[in-house]
Amino acid sequence: MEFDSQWFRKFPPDFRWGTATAAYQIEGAVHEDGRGPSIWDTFSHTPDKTWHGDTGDMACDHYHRYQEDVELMRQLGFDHYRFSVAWPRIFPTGSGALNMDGVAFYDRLLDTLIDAGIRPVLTLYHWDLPQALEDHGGWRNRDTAYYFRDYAALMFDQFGDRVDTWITHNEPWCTAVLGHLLGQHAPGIQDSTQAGMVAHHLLLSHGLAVAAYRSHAAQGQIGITLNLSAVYPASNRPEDLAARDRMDTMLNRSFLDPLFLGQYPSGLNELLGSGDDAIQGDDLAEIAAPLDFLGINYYTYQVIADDPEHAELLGTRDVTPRDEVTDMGWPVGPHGLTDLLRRIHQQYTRIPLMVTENGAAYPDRVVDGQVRDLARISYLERHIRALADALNSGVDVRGYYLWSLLDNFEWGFGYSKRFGLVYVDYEANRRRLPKDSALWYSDFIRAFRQAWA
Ligand code: IFM
Repeated sequence: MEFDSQWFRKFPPDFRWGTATAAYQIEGAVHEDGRGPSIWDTFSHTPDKTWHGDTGDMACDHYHRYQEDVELMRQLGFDHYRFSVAWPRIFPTGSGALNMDGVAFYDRLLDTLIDAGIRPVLTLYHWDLPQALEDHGGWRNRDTAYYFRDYAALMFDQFGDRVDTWITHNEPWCTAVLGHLLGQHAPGIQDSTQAGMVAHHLLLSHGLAVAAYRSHAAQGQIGITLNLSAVYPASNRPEDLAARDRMDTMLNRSFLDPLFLGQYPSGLNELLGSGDDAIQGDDLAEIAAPLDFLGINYYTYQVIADDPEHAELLGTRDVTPRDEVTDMGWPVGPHGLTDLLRRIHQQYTRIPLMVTENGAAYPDRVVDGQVRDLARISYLERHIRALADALNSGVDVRGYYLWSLLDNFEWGFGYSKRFGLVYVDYEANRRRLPKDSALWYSDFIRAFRQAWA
């Protein structure tokens, strides 16, 4: 372990070091105990939507193996865990009849986590919308925002005694843009106007859930998780600077501005399609309601040049150096994490920040009973150092949740991409095997705790 105790003291003693997962990516058991279908069941069962037609039908079988997974976390000393609840397990058709067997699963999971000394963070929506709501227009329909609020309120009632950190949405940008503009994610729509509307309804649903949380007189904290990127211009030419701004508006400001400035950025309409028709009454104030923290998912950065020939890419070209990329083809740029955190702190908000996802996919293989994923360890170590740089310059970051605890269903890429600290052998009954990176992170957390003991 290369980190000395002085270095550890850049982080506060109660800094949360954890891991993260999401329901559809790990649970499986899609037909069990009254769970209703979600848009990802439909999408993944549609030909040619995912790699090799992979689905989340079984995923990591976490629904049946959650005790083993929690025990693994306990043994490794991963004492903070971010997971999501599958809305269609709670309300199989999105609203109306409550499925107590679904509630019971998360009751068992939470009790097991707490008995193991692991502090949970609960994400309410990580992309698995009940299909019945999609059949009525999904996130294009304003009603869905109110159904989400009702589902959220029920979760606060049921689990508020054990969960003190809540995330309304995971990466709403992906739902709007990948799901409704590019069609790469469920529900697979390609329509820019609808994407704009969806973005607005997602944000509204977030604001409504936050209001419901406050009215529950809850003791904990609530926030949202955004996927954000550090975007740099290829040069100081005005054209490149403007291209960089267009990309930044699309990737970052589209959600940061409404949440923290109470308005959509100018120019967004041309990029995402107009959500203006969807805006009603006090929506923008509701969306910008004060939060307790902001969750940030950071994986990569971008260097952007002007390129008028690529209208579909906002007239830009991605010229990011590609000398080091992960198995997703994403350039590795830890400095982007430092810059991004500083920027949020300087330009948007002084509320605490949490890195709710960071990690990397690599083509891991088991050799002699071991996964020697040195590239992942290097990626993690450099990003944690970049995080320390942000803290050092005064940014208030409270936690780091590594994506992901387990190899899992990577959406359109199916099981072809492995993000886990723990290898899942899909050929051998989903057997779990901690990779070297899991042991590294385990040592890191133990050494951190000792340094502060
Ligand atoms: O697997 C996803 C996760 O569901 C959301 N954030 C990015 C991860 C890696 O692509």
